[in-house]
Amino acid sequence: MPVQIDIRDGVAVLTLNRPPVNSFDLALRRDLRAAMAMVMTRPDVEAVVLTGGTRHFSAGADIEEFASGTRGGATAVPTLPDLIIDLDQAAKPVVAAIAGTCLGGGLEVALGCHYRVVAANASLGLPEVKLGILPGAGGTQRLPRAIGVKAALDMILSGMPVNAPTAARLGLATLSEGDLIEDAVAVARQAARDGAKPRLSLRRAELPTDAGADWFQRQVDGLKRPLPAPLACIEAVRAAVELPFNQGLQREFALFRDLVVTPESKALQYAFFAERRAARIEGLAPDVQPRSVQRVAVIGAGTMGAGIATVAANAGLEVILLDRDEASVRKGLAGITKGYDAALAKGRLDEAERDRRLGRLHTATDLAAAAAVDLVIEAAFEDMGVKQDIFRTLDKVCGPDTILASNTSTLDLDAIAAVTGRPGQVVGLHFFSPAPVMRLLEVVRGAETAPEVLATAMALARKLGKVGVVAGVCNGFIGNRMVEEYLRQAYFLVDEGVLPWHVDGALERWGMAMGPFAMMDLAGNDIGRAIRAGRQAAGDDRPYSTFPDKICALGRYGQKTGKGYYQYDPATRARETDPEIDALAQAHAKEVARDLGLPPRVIGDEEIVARCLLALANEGAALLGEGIAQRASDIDVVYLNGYGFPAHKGGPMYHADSLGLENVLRLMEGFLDGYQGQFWRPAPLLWEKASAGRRLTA
Ligand code: T1G
Repeated sequence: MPVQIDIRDGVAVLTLNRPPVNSFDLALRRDLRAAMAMVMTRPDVEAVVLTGGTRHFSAGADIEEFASGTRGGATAVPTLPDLIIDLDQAAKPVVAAIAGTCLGGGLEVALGCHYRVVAANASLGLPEVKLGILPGAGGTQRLPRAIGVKAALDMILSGMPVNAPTAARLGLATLSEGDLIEDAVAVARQAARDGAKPRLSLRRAELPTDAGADWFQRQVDGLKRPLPAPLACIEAVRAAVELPFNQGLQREFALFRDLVVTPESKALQYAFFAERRAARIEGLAPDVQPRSVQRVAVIGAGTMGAGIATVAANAGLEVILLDRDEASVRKGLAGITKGYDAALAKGRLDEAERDRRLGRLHTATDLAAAAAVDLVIEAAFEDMGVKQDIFRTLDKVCGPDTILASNTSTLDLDAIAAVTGRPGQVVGLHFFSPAPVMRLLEVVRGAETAPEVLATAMALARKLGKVGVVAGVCNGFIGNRMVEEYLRQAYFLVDEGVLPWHVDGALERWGMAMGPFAMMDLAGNDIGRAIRAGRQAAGDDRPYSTFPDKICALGRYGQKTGKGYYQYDPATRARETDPEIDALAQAHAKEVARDLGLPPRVIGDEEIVARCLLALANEGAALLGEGIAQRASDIDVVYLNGYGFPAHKGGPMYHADSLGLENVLRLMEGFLDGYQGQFWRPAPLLWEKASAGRRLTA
């Protein structure tokens, strides 16, 4: 039954039971309405407690239902707002007893109740803005009445949840120090005795007197990106202040209805499900179970290795951090400790948790120390010989079931696996730097990686709080292989007379978090040069601009040298354009124009964006066709979580689909590049899908 009913000394305890997350689909809404109606009429019931599971009170409205209108549709009666009115106007007091996640419509349901009691593990939030919509079941009207307009708008615009103590401090709920249900039943019983049913809908939402008349306009002006959803959130909260409650509800619903069909919202809803789909391994036999991983060894105590060791310790794993000598491991551990102390100073960690995490970190300089771990993550120098030597040794010292993973970002995992006697136990775990921050983890499946090992690696990704995406073996796997074509076009644009900061500006105005030149200054232009040299050594002789190598030859590696394509303020690392780069780029373009006979022309934002983004989509289609990625949406998950692609655009493959693949082919035909257009031949899969009128992300 989606709603369980227990009567405890005159209090009806209704438990939502709709796995996996109590999302309010039509079945749950109907059942809760029926349960409420029934207990309201029972003479032996004086009050009601509404609760969920220990992990989820409710994850909100059913996204699939309102996204695609399936499952009876979000507008099927009772809608969520109908249900919340039932609670708000109930004849008997209703207390929400909240443990675990209480998000979106779940929190709106709790706001419809007269009281809220939270367990220590409760997490309450209105994340709708992250889906390109707004709280559409009264949240923008009730939350300001519960915790004040400023705190409410902060929660609604950020989409971030608050923990139980913060919820109590804000006045959103009371904190249960003992048994949640017992505490909630006691509150319900007391309310019945007092005849108390405080309804948020009867309160007023007021701005602080010192807020100023233009407070809402200032919130609009303060938006980093004035996208439709945040603008509508501000508008809805303004309505909560300026209109009577019911008119505010109507305003909120009108804004919600307009948002749910915007391109941004559709892209964000796509991205939500794409991330969850990425966790599934196609073709995995149902009986394949991931192994348990409790102890890991990380080899290499440099930036990446120390970052990975931090991630593992944060996830509760026992970690042995290894490097060649004491000095190196001590340096690595010092870096980790510094990171924890910074988190402590910012209040993101308490001392006890910091000490617990540090207590899980051990160091060693002899690979034999990895003998008894469940899984090893090698994060040593990006050199095949170095990695093969390490894997030969690991193969000898580690137990037969130990999984051997490499963090390599470009080398051939199969060639690493081949030096061991256990290629089935070898997998790639490509973390993105800085590992404690970046959510993306490419899980690289070698030719012989066993299904159970792949499943274990994907389960570990989730345990580490990462977004795991399965990638096949090729140079650069998914992300870096595609970014090479994106960068190639960015450099070609400089060949053709566009200045680097102009390329960056065009892409950042379009929505990229960081343009390609700023990105390379961050990653290190010397790293880019090494990758190009590696590809050329491996036989890739396709034309490439000589501009990046010229910049490297000047020692302009980027932020790490204070200068790259930009110059950087040593204190703030703020970037500034550099006239020296402009002069170099102009002189370079003149040379290329002469050599290639390119006609001088002005290239605007539209072509800059199209060439860079379609280079991504075309290479993505190529690797998808080769089976390197399981599905197009996985490629989008890589770009949204590893390369600063704007989530409200869905990802490079989703973006190509949104243009229409026929239009993509037409655009590609039109790109005149000086290299006989060889970079604009459509990948076979792109051609096939376009010809069939299909989509890449279908
Ligand atoms: N609707 C439908 N399915 C959902 C769902 C939802 N709200 N939330 C999760 N799922 C599915 C998910 O696709 C996956 O399915 C499974 O549940 C486990 O999820 C009117 C309109 C709650 C923190 O944005 O943030 O309310 O892959 O793998 O890591 O104002 O799910 O197993 O088939 O993510 O433990 C607002 C979205 C909705 C919350 C749990 N709510 N969910 O994380 O599990 S809009 C949200 C999450 C709304 C109202 C508006 C997370 C979680 P499958 P999971 P998890």
